[in-house]
Amino acid sequence: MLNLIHPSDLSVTHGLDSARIGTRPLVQRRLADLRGCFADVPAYEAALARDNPLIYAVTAVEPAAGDGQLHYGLGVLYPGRVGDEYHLTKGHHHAHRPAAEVYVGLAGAGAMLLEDEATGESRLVPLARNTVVYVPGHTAHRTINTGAEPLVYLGIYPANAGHDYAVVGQRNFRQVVVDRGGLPTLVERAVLSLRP
Ligand code: S6P
Ligand code: ZN
Repeated sequence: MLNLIHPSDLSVTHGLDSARIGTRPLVQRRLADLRGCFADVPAYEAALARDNPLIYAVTAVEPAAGDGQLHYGLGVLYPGRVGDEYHLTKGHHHAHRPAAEVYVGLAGAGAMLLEDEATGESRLVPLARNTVVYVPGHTAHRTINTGAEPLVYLGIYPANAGHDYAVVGQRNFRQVVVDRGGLPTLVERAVLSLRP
């Protein structure tokens, strides 16, 4: 097997200021790409009218496909808010629902919003430097930067996990993470008051 892995995939070097890994393709999500993600639509449209900043970037490393193999992504989620809601990733299920994932926090401070597909139960768990988060299978996951610095992390997942953005795209997450008096606070989207 070792001879089937490209040597450049056996060890990579990266920084903490961007998600770039060499010349690998970098997925960049700007504010315009996140239409429908934020709860405060007027705040989103007003922000977009001003600028279209980079919100996050990810490089995926996919050394091999097939049973037992692993892929991983290096993500950098930049700080900021839209209205009271912190910068976030689109969020997704894995197309192969049982596939779990491990997130390793490298820099910055934030959280992961987890939502069980069957029960709708939500958990907000810390993701920061020196923090490891386990995302079980069958769980939608979204990364949130609640700090003032870029949140840098690795997400390591089975090679056959795949991404399913459709469910989150249609229904979004049930809960929203907003700044309330300087503290990240989990609020039910259905009862969210945008102007406290
Ligand atoms: C992949 C893993 C991460 C995300 C990245 C961006 O399974 O969870 O690499 O792809 O955090 O989030 P999203 O929701 O835009 O893919
Ligand atoms: Zn994932």
